[in-house]
Amino acid sequence: MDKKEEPMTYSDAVSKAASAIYRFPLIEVEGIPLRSWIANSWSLISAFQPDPSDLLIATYPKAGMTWTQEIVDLLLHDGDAEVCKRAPTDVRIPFLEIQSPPPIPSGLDLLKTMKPPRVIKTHLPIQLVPKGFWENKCKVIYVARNAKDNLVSYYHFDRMNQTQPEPGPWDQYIHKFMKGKLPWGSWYDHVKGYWREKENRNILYLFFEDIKENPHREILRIMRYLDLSLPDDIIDKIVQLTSFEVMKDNPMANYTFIPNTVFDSSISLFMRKGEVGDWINHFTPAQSKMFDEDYTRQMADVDIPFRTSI
Ligand code: PPS
Repeated sequence: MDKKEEPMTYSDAVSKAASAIYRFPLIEVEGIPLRSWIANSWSLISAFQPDPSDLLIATYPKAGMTWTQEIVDLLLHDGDAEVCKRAPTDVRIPFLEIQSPPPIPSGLDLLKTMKPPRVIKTHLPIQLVPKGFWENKCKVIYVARNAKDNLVSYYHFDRMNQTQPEPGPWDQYIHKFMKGKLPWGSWYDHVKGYWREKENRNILYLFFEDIKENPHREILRIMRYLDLSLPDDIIDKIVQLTSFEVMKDNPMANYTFIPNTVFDSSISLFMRKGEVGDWINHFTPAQSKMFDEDYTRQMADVDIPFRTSI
């Protein structure tokens, strides 16, 4: 049999591209630092035309995207765990703006192969989301995570993900986060941008901490937003299937499908801790004070009910 006829898995494609993987530099698009591969394809990405039935899940990096992807996929498939293991997360729910060295398929390539309604992932701040999503009144779920835990998670991710810029020492990383000098820009502007538009644009705005505290309640909110109606025992099943412990062992949701040359698991795991309040193990009291003072300044113009503990 001709070997070329065998379809290449996502994992194989990433392995094949390994020699072209390095810590990609950032290039600004409308003032937002993005990985060079994304910035260089910006005109294609911003021209993407969704279908009105498509659903967008948006988060700042490391704010609960994968968790929400799994919840949504299970809700759309009546809690069927096997169907939701049909492919890795980013193949089931393509990452709109991701562009990587070939043969890794881009988010746009994957979307072309799927018929609407599709679920689409993005980390873009609201002003960079392709206009078509708003023109077509697509549903959008936004998940926000408190700044300190989000920063800690991003720091460990940047250590292990060999396509992200080098994080540097922890103390300097805190300042990069505060200045928005990380891929996808400022956390502060990101969470504020979607917050301000949530009513105007019918965005379901959720918090990582709320999902952790009461997943059943928050999954019901997502279910209603999607105009679905599932019995309570299925919701309980989804709560269980999307617990940190179960997802950590699910090879189609825990990113072990990305080879170690790209996500170096000897440094940190993608499914690292999944907790609220881990920041306390990282910030010194002085760093915490400095961060909080800056936070008060940067967030003075909004009142978003973030919680750093539950
Ligand atoms: S990404 O790369 O931006 O899409 O990452 P993202 O999925 O947004 O964030 C990864 C963090 O979410 C945690 N996570 C979970 N926490 C609790 N429960 C479940 N089911 C879950 N799934 C993912 C994951 O562990 C990362 O957080 P940290 O704090 O680093 O552990």
